[in-house]
Amino acid sequence: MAFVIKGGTVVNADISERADVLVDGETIVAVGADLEVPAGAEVIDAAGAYVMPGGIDPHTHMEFQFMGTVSADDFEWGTKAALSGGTTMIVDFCIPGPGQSMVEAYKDWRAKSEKAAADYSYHLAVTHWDEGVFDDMAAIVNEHGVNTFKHFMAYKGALMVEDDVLFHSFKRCADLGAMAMVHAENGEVVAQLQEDYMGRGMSGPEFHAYSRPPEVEGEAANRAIMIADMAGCQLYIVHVSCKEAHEAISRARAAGKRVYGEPLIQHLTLDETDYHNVDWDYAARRVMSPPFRPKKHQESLWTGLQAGSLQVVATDHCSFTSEQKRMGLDDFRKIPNGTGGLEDRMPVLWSKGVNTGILTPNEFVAVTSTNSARILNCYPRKGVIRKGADADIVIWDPEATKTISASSQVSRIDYNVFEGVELKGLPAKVFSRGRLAAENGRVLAERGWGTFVARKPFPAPARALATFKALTAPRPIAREHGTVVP
Ligand code: DUC
Ligand code: ZN
Ligand code: ZN
Ligand code: ZN
Repeated sequence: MAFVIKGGTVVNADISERADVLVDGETIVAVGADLEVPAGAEVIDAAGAYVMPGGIDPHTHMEFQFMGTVSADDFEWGTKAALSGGTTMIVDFCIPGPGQSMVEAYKDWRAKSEKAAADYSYHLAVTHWDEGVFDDMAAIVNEHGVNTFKHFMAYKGALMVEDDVLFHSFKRCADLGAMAMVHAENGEVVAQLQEDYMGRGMSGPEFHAYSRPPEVEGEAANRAIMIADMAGCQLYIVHVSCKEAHEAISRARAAGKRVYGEPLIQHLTLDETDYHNVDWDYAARRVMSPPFRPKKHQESLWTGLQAGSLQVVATDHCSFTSEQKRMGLDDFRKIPNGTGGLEDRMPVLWSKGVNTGILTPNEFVAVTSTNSARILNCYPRKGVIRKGADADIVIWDPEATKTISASSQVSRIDYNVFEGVELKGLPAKVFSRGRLAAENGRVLAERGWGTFVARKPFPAPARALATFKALTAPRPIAREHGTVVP
């Protein structure tokens, strides 16, 4: 079926223009002024609205087995929540369970994702190092369409990997044309601080935050950047929440390193005073890692989005019910870490970022969609309104208003960390590969409509660091002792 979106302003990351958009089947087939309406095509009026590429959330956890429970939104409800808020693609973390190989985990995730209502892709987690992982990484990149590998530098005794694993894996990423990602927190320091607090009877959710200060994130970010540089691989740092980590990324980029940083909508807009709430449930619902930070860090993150030293805004959507959070009533270490946000990411960023004049609509598109598509290598199939791209389109009404409330959300949990936030600017219509998937927040997309988005290895220039290293590699000096003369 064909349709034309008429009379709106098409907003891409690089330019805004008055243009119509012609969609045929699942694809955008023309973008231009006053397009002729083909016989039989429907006309959709977008007067006064912005026509933008569907959002991409580069960081989610659906139906994730974690901390003794399973996150509450599965691929169906997580992607439906996403669509209701203008996000048409998620990139989920595929994390092998204990004893499970990467390829087995990948197959598990493919099965779990069959119920997705919107498109999805994966990052694979490296949770240990051996020959099996070395081989699986090649299969994952070359046969399974995943070019990003995640490493947890925290969660000691569970997902955490040591520097030894980081360096092995980062070198392998460089060889395969893949990108390394890290959850940057010094897990050893966190584990000791947690024990110190618990040993003194300090078991409330506020101590979750105190045991993970910005310094643990800054240290790990710097360490990962240096290790990636020595391995000659690109690095993407997830959930950058503080000035220290942002500065590490800025410095690295200024020195020519390919390092990317992803703040979350939560860290941009919510702060650590939430953990001081006298209501235990209220505080525990906001427990995630890294924790919400003192307000001053937000300025650094917003500045990073403006300057381009931080490139994308994600959610780390990993939702748990109040009941699940209560697993940690007597010990903050047992509160499942994670918050939701998929349906709120774009509207909250628009209200707090565009309406305030911090970001232009083009920058909004860049950080919610285009930059993810480019950094993760699925551009221009995703992340842009142009001929040949998937028809993932949001018609954005800048005048529409709403107050966020758990009572009207799509996510399956019983609260919303953005409860009460007033929004101006909302998705009126959301198309997923040419189908109307949500309208004024109401989801029309069906379970199973989503497809897997394969992402190819990065082309050679993205491996420039490795090439540079090879050119300047140490050479043996020919002498009688202490060297091998070829
Ligand atoms: N942090 C969270 O809060 N949840 C999921 C994993 C993570 O790193
Ligand atoms: Zn080793
Ligand atoms: Zn993380
Ligand atoms: Zn995460």
